[in-house]
Amino acid sequence: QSVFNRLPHAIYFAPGRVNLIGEHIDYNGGRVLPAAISTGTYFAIARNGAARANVFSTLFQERKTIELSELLSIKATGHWTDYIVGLLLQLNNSFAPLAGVDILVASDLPQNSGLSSSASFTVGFGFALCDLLGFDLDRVSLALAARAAENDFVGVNCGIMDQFAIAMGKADHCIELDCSSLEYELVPMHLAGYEIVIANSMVPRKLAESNYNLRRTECEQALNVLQKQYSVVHLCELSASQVESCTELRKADVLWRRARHAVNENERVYESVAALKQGRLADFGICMNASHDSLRDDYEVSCPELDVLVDAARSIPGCLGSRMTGAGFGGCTVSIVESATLPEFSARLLEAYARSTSY
Ligand code: NG1
Repeated sequence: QSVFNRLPHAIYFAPGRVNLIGEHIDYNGGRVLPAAISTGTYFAIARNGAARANVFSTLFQERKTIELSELLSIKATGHWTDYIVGLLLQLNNSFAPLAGVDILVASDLPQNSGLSSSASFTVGFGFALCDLLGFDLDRVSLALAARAAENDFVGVNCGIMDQFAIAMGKADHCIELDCSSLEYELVPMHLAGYEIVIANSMVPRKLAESNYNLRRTECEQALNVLQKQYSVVHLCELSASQVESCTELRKADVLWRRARHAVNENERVYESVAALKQGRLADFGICMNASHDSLRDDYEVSCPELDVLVDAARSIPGCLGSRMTGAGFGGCTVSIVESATLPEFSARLLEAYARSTSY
């Protein structure tokens, strides 16, 4: 009320997400295993009776106005409102004319840390707007619209994992998602005395975007080589042995290692889902460890600080597995830890991290 001089019609929450396993394969047609988390983005929203969207971010302490009549000519500037404009453009394709709204956005998700603050922002805004204005948009279509907003307007060439996990997440479940078909299954998380622990390295992901797009290009190049031998659309349709035995790809060492990560990581998601369903948490932990090692060595998206966090976590009794999560180059790790050891785990992890890094 103090910002817009009106009470909100409603307040909405969109979660962030943590990816348990299946990293850097959403854009290779692979399987991923994200889960919605209880920190996220909040939206207070009301109609304003004008042809404009007024947006206030508590994080940036900034208010911006988007004139709906100028929507089609607005260009992306790298400002946080790009996500709003991108999503409005998507909704405008199906639901024009849009009505004016006032929106206040608040978040308890750390930015740029691999927990999908941007997708939480975009999906949550889209959900709140559709609910307020009575637009009939199912959640998968909302996830696709939010990704299109990032790809086509913001200029981030991201896959579908984040938006899907945020739109479709459910308490006490993770989502096994086939990123090529969008077939999915909600997998119950029976953790029986264990917890999923997220640790933030606090390393800002400055180079993340350019490196992210470079990895995507490398995967496309590897796929081009493999397609001479195999009739596939996505890297993750191939088996590890098919990638291993492609002599032309092996000569291009970097591309070969990128492809090897993709196919092995995809395989680890199958193994992890089976392990989680059967309560074999130690086996899930082994997959998490192998995932990190592959991201560090073959895909080269870790950084020294993430490796310190992961190594320290693994050395603490009660931790079954630990890996970086999200795009990498900074951001968070995810670990599976025995509940009874959590206080000791946290204390020892913090102590080891502070000893070895400046963060
Ligand atoms: P994060 O780290 O949350 O930005 C990014 C991509 C995902 C996925 C992961 C790596 C964006 C917005 N999202 O996630 O689509 O590719 O990296 O698995 O870039």
